[in-house]
Amino acid sequence: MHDIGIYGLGVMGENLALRAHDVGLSVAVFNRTKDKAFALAARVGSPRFQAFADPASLVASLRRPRLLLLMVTAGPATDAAFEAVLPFLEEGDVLVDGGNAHYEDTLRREARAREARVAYIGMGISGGELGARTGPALMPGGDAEAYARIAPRLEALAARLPDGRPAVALVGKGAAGHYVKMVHNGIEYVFLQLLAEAYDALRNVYGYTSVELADAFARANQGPWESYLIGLVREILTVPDPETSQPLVEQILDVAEGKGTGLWTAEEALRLGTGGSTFGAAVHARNLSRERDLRLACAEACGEPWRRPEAVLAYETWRDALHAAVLVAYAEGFALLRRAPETYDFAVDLANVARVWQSGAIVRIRLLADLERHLRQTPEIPHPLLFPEIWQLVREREGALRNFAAWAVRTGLPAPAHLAALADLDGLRRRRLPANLIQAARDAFGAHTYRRIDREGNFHTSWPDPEGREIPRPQG
Ligand code: NBP
Repeated sequence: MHDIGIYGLGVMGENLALRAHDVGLSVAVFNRTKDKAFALAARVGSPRFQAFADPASLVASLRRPRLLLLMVTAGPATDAAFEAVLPFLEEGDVLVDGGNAHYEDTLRREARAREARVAYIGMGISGGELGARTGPALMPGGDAEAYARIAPRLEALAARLPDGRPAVALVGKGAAGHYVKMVHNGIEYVFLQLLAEAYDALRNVYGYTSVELADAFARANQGPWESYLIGLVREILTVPDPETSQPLVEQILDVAEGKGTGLWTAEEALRLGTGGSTFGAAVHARNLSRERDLRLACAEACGEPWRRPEAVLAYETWRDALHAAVLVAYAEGFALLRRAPETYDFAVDLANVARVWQSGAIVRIRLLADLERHLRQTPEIPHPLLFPEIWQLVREREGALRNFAAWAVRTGLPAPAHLAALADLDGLRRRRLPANLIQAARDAFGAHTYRRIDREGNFHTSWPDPEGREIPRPQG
């Protein structure tokens, strides 16, 4: 009898299966293209690793309570895999979807599994191919009792935090796991955009060589900002193109793709009404990169936007601006996660999210350890920037972010994620925003009414029309 079944042996499924075997679990695998499963089992050559030719025998090979992990492409492929295994699962079994499902699909599948008395856990997985092979971060969401039945097996699979805890914890009920993974990817989009803007400044305005660039990112990868993504960029900058011997990154077309999870996060921030405009900025920047022909035409017809900067900024200004903006992006992610229960039937355990993201996850960064501690101590605080120690980190760098943003604007360097982070930071701290003017205008042209600062109620005013028109009154 096997400890875990894995359905789907693409990049993630295969590496997770090998990881499960490495950590001592007994593994059963199935894949739509069956040869892949049998070839993998033959390669592993272990009695603890067996391939199956159909979903029924895969399920029958698992010890109860069964743990079956779906690792297929999100969308219709997940529906197909889900329907293929559900008839064979029994009460007490736990079906886990490790793909990047949209949380609404997860809610739908969870309800369908419940009818069949099968527990369904939507689980975000982070770490990419290497993380899957060496220890991923796992973000399961769903019923706590069902999770308890499979927790030891998931704990064996997950990465380890520096303090020895596994990078897995229940992040909430219902679709919380996939919701958290969506926000994880939104933060990943913003982080990458911020790094791209920082690279653009050093490479194209400061004129840094590739060695200087790598050194700049290495020095930025320190303290609370020590992170996988800053470290990854440093490494990328050192890789030469074997054909030209130039840095390989310079030979790559400037067109950024994505699979849509960043867009989902931006949409959520808009739908739930949180101020997370960094998500939208990162998605817009990728969209604009894909408009390459249009960009080339505009550059040709209208000229590139470069202005000679008065001076390049100090390295520390560049670094501190990046650090402040990165922190704002994480704060916006957690603020969005906190708002989920106002709209959906699940709350997110923010401290567990901060725990799970500390190791194995693409968004792992040292400052999450502090954030987890604060979230456990004062979980009711509505926004991470209200933790004094977190705010202190931003406050010390606010001037640098402002200087970098102003310098980028004057230089003609597009830095939408830095600018969005700064605008959010400023807007979030304004006692009075100019939204009063918007309300007045809405009332003027649409009779939408407004509220007053000095008394309760909804008010309407007959505002003068700029074109001198008046609503005709009935005669007589
Ligand atoms: P891959 O594209 O490498 O593999 C896709 C898998 O889905 C293959 O096993 C494929 O089978 C199977 N599949 C497809 Br496609 N259509 C199917 C169907 N109709 N019925 C059954 N199986 C089907 O994807 P991946 O990168 O391993 O990603 C798997 C999931 O994990 C996705 O939801 C992804 O978003 C998520 N994820 C990916 C990463 C990452 O870094 N790649 C990280 C975290 C999460 P086949 O072999 O027969 O084609």
